[in-house]
Amino acid sequence: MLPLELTLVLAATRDMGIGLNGALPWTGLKKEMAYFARVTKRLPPHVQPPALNAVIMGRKTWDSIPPRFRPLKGRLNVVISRSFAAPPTLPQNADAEPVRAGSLEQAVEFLRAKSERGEVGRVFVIGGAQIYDAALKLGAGRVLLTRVMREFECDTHFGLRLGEGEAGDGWVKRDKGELDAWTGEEVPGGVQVEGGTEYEFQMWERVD
Ligand code: FOL
Repeated sequence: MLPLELTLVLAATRDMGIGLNGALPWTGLKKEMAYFARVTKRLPPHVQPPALNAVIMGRKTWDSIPPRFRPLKGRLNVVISRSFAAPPTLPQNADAEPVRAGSLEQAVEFLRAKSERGEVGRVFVIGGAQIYDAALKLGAGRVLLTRVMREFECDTHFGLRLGEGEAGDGWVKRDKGELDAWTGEEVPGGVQVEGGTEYEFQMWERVD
């Protein structure tokens, strides 16, 4: 069976803070959010429309997205909740409703089948902390990390420490050329600043 590659996408502070009170810890990182939207939408080479990339998220992350932006457009949205008992099925209207799955494993099985039929391109895991942890346990091999270099109060943290330097434990930071090649775009390099907040776009890969 083909493995389904999972890519985690997140923005995190230096100590891996990702959330506060059910929302992002910051406001106003508009270009950062635009990067998230672009990268999660862009199909990989050799996958053609009408295929879509998929975004998998936990129920709390779904709730955190402003209703006018969800389902995230141009992507197949999959929401995980233990209260969804039935196997995942495509909703009648995928523009209005997400696919619902009872576990990350069920979501991945559902998407693997669609991917084998050429109906799904990349699969992104977009949070939150519980779903990121589950994806790492399932062997997710890539993290698109936006490193936010400013302190924000956070009550939710990403469970993997990716160092400021090159050596995360079993993970390596790829260079800008590799990030550009993978995303299919020229990602702004170096420190970005928006409204006084500095951040950097990074890509990490599992090496073991
Ligand atoms: N990854 C990164 N890099 N930045 C994030 O802010 C982020 N946020 C989440 C997951 N991974 C992330 C989870 N939270 C939207 C809102 C919250 C959210 C994820 C997405 C959202 O509304 N997205 C719209 C863009 C809306 C806009 O243009 O402002 C989308 O179409 O993706």
